[in-house]
Amino acid sequence: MYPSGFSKKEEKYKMKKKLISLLLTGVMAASLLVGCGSSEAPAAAEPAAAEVVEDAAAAEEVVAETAEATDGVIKVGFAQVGHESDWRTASTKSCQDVFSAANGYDLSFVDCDNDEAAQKEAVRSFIEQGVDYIIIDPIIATGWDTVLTECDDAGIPVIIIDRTVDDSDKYVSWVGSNFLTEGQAAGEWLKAYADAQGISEINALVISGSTGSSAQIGRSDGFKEMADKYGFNILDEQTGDFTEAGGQEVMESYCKSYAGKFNVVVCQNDNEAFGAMTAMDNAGVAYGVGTDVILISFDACTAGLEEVKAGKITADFECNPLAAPFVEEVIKTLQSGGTPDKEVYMVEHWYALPDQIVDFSINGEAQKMTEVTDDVIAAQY
Ligand code: GZL
Repeated sequence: MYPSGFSKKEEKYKMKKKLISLLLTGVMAASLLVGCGSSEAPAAAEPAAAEVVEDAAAAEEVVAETAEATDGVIKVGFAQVGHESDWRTASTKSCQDVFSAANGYDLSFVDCDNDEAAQKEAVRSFIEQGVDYIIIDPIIATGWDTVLTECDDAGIPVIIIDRTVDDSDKYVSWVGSNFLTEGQAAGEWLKAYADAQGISEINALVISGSTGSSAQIGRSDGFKEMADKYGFNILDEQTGDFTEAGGQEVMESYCKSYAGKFNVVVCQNDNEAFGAMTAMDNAGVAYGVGTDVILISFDACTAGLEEVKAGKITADFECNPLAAPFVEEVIKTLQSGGTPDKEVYMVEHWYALPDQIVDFSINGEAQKMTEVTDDVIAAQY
């Protein structure tokens, strides 16, 4: 926020207005000079007057554009990761529902199809369009400072949603989840559940999310921290890229390489879990409640909770995709000249059936699990 208390964007807008009034004054002065002098305007005046007129016209255009751009409609550019999962679909819908024309927004939405270069290109296109705000869900956590500097230079506030940017702080706010906590929760629950079930040895296979995304980094690090703390064996970790096809492909390989050697499968989102389930079904591997293989998942989307209710997914660790209302609060704060929080965390729940609900803590903080019922499923995203 600038000393004047206005955001950089408001400062730039005010500067534009000042420039235009100066130019228009210059135009009037030049035309008076030309009109009052000899019939022959001094040679020096004409080009100056012409330049000033031209500048004034350009300046008027800027004002018209800016005025148009601020006639109450707020232009928002959103560079979304892609369409790889149920979670992503819910995240996109949340943003499209909130930043709708009916709510006074003009949303430019780009599905970047998990392509980092395309995502940077989308952000630069928003700068070209002169949007009022840019929302980014960063496909991976690094490589952002250059383009965020360009947004900053253009005076366009950036809000990061969901995944994090780890190599730049040139954004106003981040709204999302604590992925490390999610990974820790899965590990602490697994330890408590294994103890309750009399399982003394954990041999886990991990199907991780898109490599380099903060969601993958946090969940991997959090679960690894617990594996080190409790002596779990992580037999392998390969990326399923948060997709069902990726989960199935990795699990097919695991069923061959680790047949009979694993008793836990950790999928870093529900769509990977659906793929892993297909692979284990095809390989004749029993998994879920009442079997020798515990299946852990993340996201807790509606379809994921249905598999928990069916006893296929043993426990599901939520990552809440419905961040858009909180992003809108950030924008409203900026619109009113306020300073929003730099970080806004979503509320998440840990889901299981009654027999799989156990008491556990994360860093000494007791955790409450949520029973999956038909009502819980009906209310999910
Ligand atoms: C996490 C989000 C992840 C989800 C996946 O916040 O970025 O990406 O866990 C999605 O389902 O693909």
